[in-house]
Amino acid sequence: MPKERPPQDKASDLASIAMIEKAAADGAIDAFCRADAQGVTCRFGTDGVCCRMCHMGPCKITPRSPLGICGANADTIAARNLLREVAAGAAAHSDHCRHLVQLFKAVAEGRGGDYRIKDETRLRRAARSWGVDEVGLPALEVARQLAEVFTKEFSLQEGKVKTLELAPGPRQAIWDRLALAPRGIDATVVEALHRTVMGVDHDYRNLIHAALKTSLTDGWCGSMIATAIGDILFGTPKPVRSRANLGVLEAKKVNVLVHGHEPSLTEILAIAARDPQMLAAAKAVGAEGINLAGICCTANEVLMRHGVPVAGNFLQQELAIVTGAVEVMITDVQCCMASLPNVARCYHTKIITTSPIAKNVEAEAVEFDDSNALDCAKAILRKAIDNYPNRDPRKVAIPDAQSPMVAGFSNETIFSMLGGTFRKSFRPLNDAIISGRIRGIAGIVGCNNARDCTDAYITTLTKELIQRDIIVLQTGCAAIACGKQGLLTPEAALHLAGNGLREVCEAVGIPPVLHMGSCVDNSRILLAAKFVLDEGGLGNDFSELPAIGIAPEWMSEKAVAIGHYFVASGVDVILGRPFYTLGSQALTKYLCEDLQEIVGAKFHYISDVNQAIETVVEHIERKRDALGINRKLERKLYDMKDRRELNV
Ligand code: SF4
Ligand code: MSK
Repeated sequence: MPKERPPQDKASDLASIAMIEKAAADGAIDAFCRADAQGVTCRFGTDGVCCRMCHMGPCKITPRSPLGICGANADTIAARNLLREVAAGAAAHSDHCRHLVQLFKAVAEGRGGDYRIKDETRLRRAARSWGVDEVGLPALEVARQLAEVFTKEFSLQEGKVKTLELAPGPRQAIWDRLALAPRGIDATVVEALHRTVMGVDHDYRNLIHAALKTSLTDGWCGSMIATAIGDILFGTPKPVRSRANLGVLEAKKVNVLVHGHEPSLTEILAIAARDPQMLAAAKAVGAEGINLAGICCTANEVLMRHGVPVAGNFLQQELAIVTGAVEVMITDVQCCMASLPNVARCYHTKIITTSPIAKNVEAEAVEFDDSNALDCAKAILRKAIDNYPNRDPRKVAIPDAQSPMVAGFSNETIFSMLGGTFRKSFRPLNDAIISGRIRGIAGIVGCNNARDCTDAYITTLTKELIQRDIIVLQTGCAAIACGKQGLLTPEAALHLAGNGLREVCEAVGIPPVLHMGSCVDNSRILLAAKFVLDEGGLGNDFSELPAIGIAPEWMSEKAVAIGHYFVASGVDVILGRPFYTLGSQALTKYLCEDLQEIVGAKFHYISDVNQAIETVVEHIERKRDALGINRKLERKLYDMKDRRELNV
């Protein structure tokens, strides 16, 4: 029998540990148990040298059989597998985007039901960014033209997607020179899949070229557009106070959890949950009200815009049900575990799927209809209210754990906070980096992973980096991990940040760790880096910035795509666990060394958090040296001639 880890090796926060113990007592099997039951992982899978691209296989690469039946070697097989992961990750973000584009188009054409354009300023700014001349046009016409531009980004057969033009010029030139600029999203993902079919692309370098190109359809297209539409339709996030961890569930209210990634349903649910009729219905069954909270990135979407509290990140989706206090968990797409109905069976919780492309045989499917959104949302809430009397008080144990946090750091907000109302600007950030009070920028993003001690790497790394005066930008489940630890408050700067970073945070009133949104909102991090470059003094290309990306506990194929688009953009990426490439020395070297020469950035596989901290610091200081901003100012005695030259 494989050995089972003690709860404190599975999770690092006390609420999760308590729920892991309760799950065991209640007979609920969680992801940690299943991870332990998996035992030692299959070596061929971990090394990326298992191939099932055709039905002569599956083939595996060993010293005795170094080639598959078709002759593919470890380099080809591992690179093909990796490209398929990038294609899947990019497809997930982009299909999420497609749904939003269709909704945006419907709104523009007056078919948007309960949805409206909420942020016209953002609409007009987006229109200008994507080349739509909005001057003098009514908002809906601007939206119609912009929706057309967005739609073409999917179907473009030749040339390159327009969204790439949002990147800095020097980076676009690199993409052009290397033929990395992708055509439409759909065509690029299809091409990636074609290239991995048996008997097509066998050159691992060419396959990684395809992986980088495909990833750009995610970060510099699908995700970028999804973020823009989210802001236009639901509002551009502004700093908002909220709370995080399982303690946000309320014993006397109907608890409704939203989980997944799509913001359209949750936006309407946030409205429906405040509806007096709904509240009256909740009271009629003996509850004090309705408590809406979130898991994963759907949570991040409603947190950023409405301050809806976050019950937990990826590995707390089952643990939230284990509290025994959740009436309904509503899932949409991505990161919703297949196990949810099994865990829910130990309690009274109903699992409701809402997407026609994401069902579960054991869950109730309530298809969410954008054109009738409010009624759908209310129907789902009624199911939650009806389920409240079924709650078994003997099974309820809500951990007394929640931390305050501030989220909502869109770039628009950062501009205003740094520059003030009258002169919106990134200048103070650039000045602080140039003067050395802030050493650099780290983006810490991504999931948590049931094979690791949940959140431990993310939170240790974050605390250490802010202590060393590195400002941290976060998204996704990594941001929630830090929210739970109280790292997303301005007060965190007071006792955890280094002196330089603290001074800056205090001066402008921001936390040292900025929550910038969901996984698709990594596009906000790309744009933040661009705004830093635009402000001047820190180079012309991303590869010159004292900045780095880290995915400490990643697990999703989406993270594979994200890592690739950061590297393709010239930003180094540290991965807390390697891609499935270790079975190919050549491929691993290509990703972790050779790409530096080609795109100006590379991957680092670093499972040890202390080594990651050192690597981040070294990387940032090396970039600072190259920019010449680490030069110690020499003391010089000026004579009159010098003074006249200085004009003082
Ligand atoms: Fe084996 Fe080649 Fe088929 Fe892969 S594509 S399963 S290596 S024969
Ligand atoms: S939800 S992709 S576990 S960050 Fe975006 Fe979290 Fe990773 Fe899913």
